[in-house]
Amino acid sequence: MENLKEITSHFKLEGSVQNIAPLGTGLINDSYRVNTQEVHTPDYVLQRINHDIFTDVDMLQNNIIAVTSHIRKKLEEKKESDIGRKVLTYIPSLDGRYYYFDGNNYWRMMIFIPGAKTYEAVTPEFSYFAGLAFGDFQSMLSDIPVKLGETIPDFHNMEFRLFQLREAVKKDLAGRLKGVLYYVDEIEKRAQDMCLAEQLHREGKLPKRVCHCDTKVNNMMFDADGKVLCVIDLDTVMPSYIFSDYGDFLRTGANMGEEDDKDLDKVAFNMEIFKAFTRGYLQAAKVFLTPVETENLPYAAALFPYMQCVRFLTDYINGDIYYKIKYPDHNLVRTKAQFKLWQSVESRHKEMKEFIERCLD
Ligand code: GN1
Ligand code: MG
Repeated sequence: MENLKEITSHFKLEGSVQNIAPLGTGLINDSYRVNTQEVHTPDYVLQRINHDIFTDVDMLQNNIIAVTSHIRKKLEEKKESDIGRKVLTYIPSLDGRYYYFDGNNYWRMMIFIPGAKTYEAVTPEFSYFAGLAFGDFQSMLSDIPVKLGETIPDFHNMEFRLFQLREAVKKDLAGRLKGVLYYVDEIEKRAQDMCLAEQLHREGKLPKRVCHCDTKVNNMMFDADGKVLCVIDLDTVMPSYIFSDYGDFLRTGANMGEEDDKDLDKVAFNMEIFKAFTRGYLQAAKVFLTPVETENLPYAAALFPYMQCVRFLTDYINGDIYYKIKYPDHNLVRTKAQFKLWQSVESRHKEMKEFIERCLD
């Protein structure tokens, strides 16, 4: 705590720091809530950036500042009220950059939004608002004047994720391959179909747009009335296919179980959440989406559990070097849960397609 307090002293904060406590459940960065003593000063969020994963912190923070400034400008133009709660406000360090390097770790700070909540699960009503919010997010960023860097190159490139799995299988560094051959085989059977996005892109039929790329349910702040205030966790905002934001929300929001549920009977695709989210998303995004994008939304819904299954399995085979884990076979449990979800989503393909067509009429 004393150490963390020292870190905060390198940022241009208002008020005096009273207490610092862990915050959130992210799998990559570490977050803390920083309370200040005075009544009129804001509280803050302090984050240790995972520098192994985000190797170019300068690019990362430049992206984030470009994105939040652009959104702030759009909200001001629309004469929105309460803008400080609808977009994140990052705090510069004493040397004017938006991060601080202590010799080992990179840190950043932002204002804590009071009264806002994150959830690990959502109702259909909340999902509708989430759909609107991500549609709006993509739409607001469609004319951002700067070119954003790829903070993690090939982040949602399915071909690349399969390449990483195949490398892991070849090396079998942790000697775990023999226990997971069934999953590797099942993944390989569908590999070509699941790389459709990359193929369409190469053929010039699918554009990249600025996307959030980590639209997990818990990366969104909700107000007391269920409306989405803002989208958080902006590290991966970069050019991608719109499938990223659509698919990853459904992967987390429309899963009736947990991302790492041990009880696979609980893991299934929730069509009510799917419908509500899709309705909201299309309402906000149909003005700019192309037919190739809307036709392939059911594919996007299946792609993300599939991709996440590949990523968790790769990390398991590699000996848990990427995701934070809570127990030894956590990544295998996650793999199985994402695999089950993927199958459940695929079984709903026709229903999803029909519903999307109705939304577009
Ligand atoms: C990571 O940081 P967090 O927990 O929001 C990951 C996502 C995965 C997700 C799986 C940079 O997100 O891509 O979908 O875990 N972020 C990164 O829960 O790899
Ligand atoms: Mg997160």
